[in-house]
Amino acid sequence: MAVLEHLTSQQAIELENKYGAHNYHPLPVVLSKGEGVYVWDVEGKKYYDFLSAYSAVNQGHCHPKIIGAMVEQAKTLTLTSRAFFNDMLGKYEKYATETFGFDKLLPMNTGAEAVETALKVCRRWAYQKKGIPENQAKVIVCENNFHGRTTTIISFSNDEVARKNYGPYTEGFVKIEYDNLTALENALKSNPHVAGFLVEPIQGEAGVYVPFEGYLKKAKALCEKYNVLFIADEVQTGIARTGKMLAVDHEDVKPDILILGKALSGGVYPVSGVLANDDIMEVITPGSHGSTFGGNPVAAAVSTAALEVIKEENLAHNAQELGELFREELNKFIPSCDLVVKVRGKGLLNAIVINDTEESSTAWDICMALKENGLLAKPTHGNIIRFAPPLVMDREQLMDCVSIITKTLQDFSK
Ligand code: IF1
Repeated sequence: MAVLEHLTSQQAIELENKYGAHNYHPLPVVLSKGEGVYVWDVEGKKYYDFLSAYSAVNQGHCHPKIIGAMVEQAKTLTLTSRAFFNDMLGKYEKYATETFGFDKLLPMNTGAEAVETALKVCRRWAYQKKGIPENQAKVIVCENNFHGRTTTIISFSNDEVARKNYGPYTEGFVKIEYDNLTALENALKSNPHVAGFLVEPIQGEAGVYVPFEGYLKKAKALCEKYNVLFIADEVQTGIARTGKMLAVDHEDVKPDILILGKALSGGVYPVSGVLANDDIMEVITPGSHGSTFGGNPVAAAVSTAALEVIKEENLAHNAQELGELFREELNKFIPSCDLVVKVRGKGLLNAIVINDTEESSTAWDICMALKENGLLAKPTHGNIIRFAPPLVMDREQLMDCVSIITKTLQDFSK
């Protein structure tokens, strides 16, 4: 077989099974093209994408403006490393810091790297500014968090599948219940050397768990009271996904450290970053942190275009409106269907909870049926399905998707 020969779905799946490490269990669909809210498989079947690569493709697949920026820059200059300056990074840093309202950006590539970077910034700040004795800093994290896959990040995960047999683990983390301010205040009170509180404004992997209104604002106030940095992981919730540019904007909260990734590039290139003001970011000095690819000219061009698209096309507003419509329509349907317990979410980050156990295969089986009916989604647990379409969807498309979803659920419960 020639390497670039056209493949059937079955052949493509067999190749991955034989030659790729088995670190995923994908839905059996092989995609070869994407445009806007749609993707196509190698047999030419068209689907609505209701995952958006875990909220990376908020601007829609192959957005012409973002792809145009990438191609132009790729033809001009791709990588210099940070050993030299390049003419794109400074412009991008100015634009990104102005967009999010911080003094400085530290550019990285993946979400996990940005989380690691934020933890390093936070620890340095603790020793150099707060005066915590060396190696004593603690960071408070939440149960059922998802922040990535590095050794340090899985050290404070409670997902045994992601964690087991990867030890020894990194120390210095205190785990508390999410959405619980008493737990936060107790942890702040009882640990003298707390440097930061790392939190997802909505827990994605936990099943799109939205905290009570006011949680983030009050958590931020508690952090201020104890001189602890509030670190928001908006890798999944940021960039208009929840109906505002950032999920913390719903509560007018300004994090001390903001972590972005995924849709920061519209899903066309790995671009992540950490934002903070000078009093915090100045702990980062030459040689103390870096990355070969972080801040490269292609990333700078792509991310600038990706952020421009969010603003020009009013995608936060669209996510807000379509999200409300989606939950409203599903709430009309749910009383007639024993299979679905509820729908929850914010903007276009939503999930339905299925009337079955976490260990069941029901959510998976429903996703298989949805696929047959032309819509791709992925379970987050045995009984939860996440719905996160690209934000460039229009009302008519959304209503079409609602009818695919409700019809599939109806047929399934028969
Ligand atoms: C996988 C979930 C989503 C994230 C937050 C950091 C990262 C992520 C809040 C790391 C990444 C992903 C990665 C993907 C599955 C996925 C995911 F289901 F696990 F929770 F999106 F919902 N912070 N999320 O959600 O970013 O290093 O991957 O760029 O298979 O690991 P990354």
